[in-house]
Amino acid sequence: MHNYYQPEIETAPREKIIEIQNEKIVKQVRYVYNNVPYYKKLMDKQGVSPDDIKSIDDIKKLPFLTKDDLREAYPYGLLGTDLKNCVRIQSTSGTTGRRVVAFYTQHDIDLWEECCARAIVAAGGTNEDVCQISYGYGLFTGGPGLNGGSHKVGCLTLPMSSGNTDRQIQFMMDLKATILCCTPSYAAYIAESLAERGYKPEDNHLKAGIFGAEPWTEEMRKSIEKNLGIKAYDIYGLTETSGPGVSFECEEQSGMHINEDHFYAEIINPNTGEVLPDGSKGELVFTSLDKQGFPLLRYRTRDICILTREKCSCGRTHVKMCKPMGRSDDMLIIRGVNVFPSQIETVLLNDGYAANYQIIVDRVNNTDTLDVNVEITPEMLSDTTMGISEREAQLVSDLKAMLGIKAKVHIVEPKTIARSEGKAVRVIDKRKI
Ligand code: DLL
Repeated sequence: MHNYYQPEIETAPREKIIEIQNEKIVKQVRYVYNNVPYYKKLMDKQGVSPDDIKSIDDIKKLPFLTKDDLREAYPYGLLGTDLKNCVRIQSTSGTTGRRVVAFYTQHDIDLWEECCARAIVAAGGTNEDVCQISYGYGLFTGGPGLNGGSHKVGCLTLPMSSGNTDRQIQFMMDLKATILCCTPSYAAYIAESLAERGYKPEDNHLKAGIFGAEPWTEEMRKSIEKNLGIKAYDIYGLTETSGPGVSFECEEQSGMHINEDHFYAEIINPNTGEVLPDGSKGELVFTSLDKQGFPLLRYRTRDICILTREKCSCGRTHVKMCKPMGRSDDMLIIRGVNVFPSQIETVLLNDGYAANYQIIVDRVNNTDTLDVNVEITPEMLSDTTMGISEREAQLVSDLKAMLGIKAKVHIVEPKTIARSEGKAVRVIDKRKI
């Protein structure tokens, strides 16, 4: 028995899906052209008008959007409707330039939550489940997205947010949570904490987990499944397209079905922008087909991925994407939070340090660690008003304010961080993902 939240669309014949996409893209391009002057300018520059877009195949004619466009257009430049029609903002952490601020109308929230509901039902969720949501709530999309999806399915929703593992475990056990939604690294940490408290996998009531927001391996899936006694499903999304639920895994657990009635996916060569055929490895590009608040067309995600259209035994007909295989930019995902090395550099330089630093990322006991080594400057050495530990504490706090996560800071002697003769290797990522 297969379960679907919206069976008609999730299992629609391919021709039907293409028909929906053809219809939506024509309308959406016109909508964006008329409502988003920033994108109109890009289209005009490229010499393409809404009349040139007659079907989804014509999407190739449209210009791409990148994170740089988001930066330039911050905060309202890509807004698709009056602010008075928007009911929500979600955002990523980061400086003004790096921060993504997305706007949602009620229509956008509904379609986003429906996508999350599809993911929960695909993981076996029904209105008899208790869904523990341990993604962060607030500006991050993880908590609010899955929360909305859980409501739509009718699960009893536990809006735990992340952190406070003791309380997570107490609620999980006392209220018999059956589905856990969080980052895979937090799931592994919860599993470990349960074991430390003497619980065996069969002691909890969990049957499934919906884990995403960061890369994770098949090995990690197996270990979480064994240690929690559940089936672990992947879920993907990004703030720019609304959040989690752009794609999700079904019972086959072999790639994530993209909600193609709302998001059109392309794979491109990141160097040339050329659209590549299914099965090729390249950069994932998404077009929101019916969003109103933040209606991005051909947004370059920087995630490297492969799309496949092989028939899936679950009965869903929507295209599948593999687990993201890396990025075509330098973004790191640390404990589910997007971190750009340049943000760390900004803090260091603002606090008077030189650009002699190293960022070390690792995974210890299933939790990402972030260490920043920075050289003290000779001027700071002669300034006796502030000790090293005070300086370190200051940097920890400034980095926390910038990134939203805690880093360990080590101030080291001048000239102890190796100088490079070419591209500086500032980031050492020791995680095996
Ligand atoms: O991470 C949305 C999300 C929340 C997805 C909860 C799934 C679950 P952002 O913070 O904007 O949004 O980060 C988006 O995270 O471009 C990918 O690089 C990465 N990412 C998201 N899901 C996965 C996944 C949320 N399942 C960026 N596997 C994306 C690997 C993922 N990477």
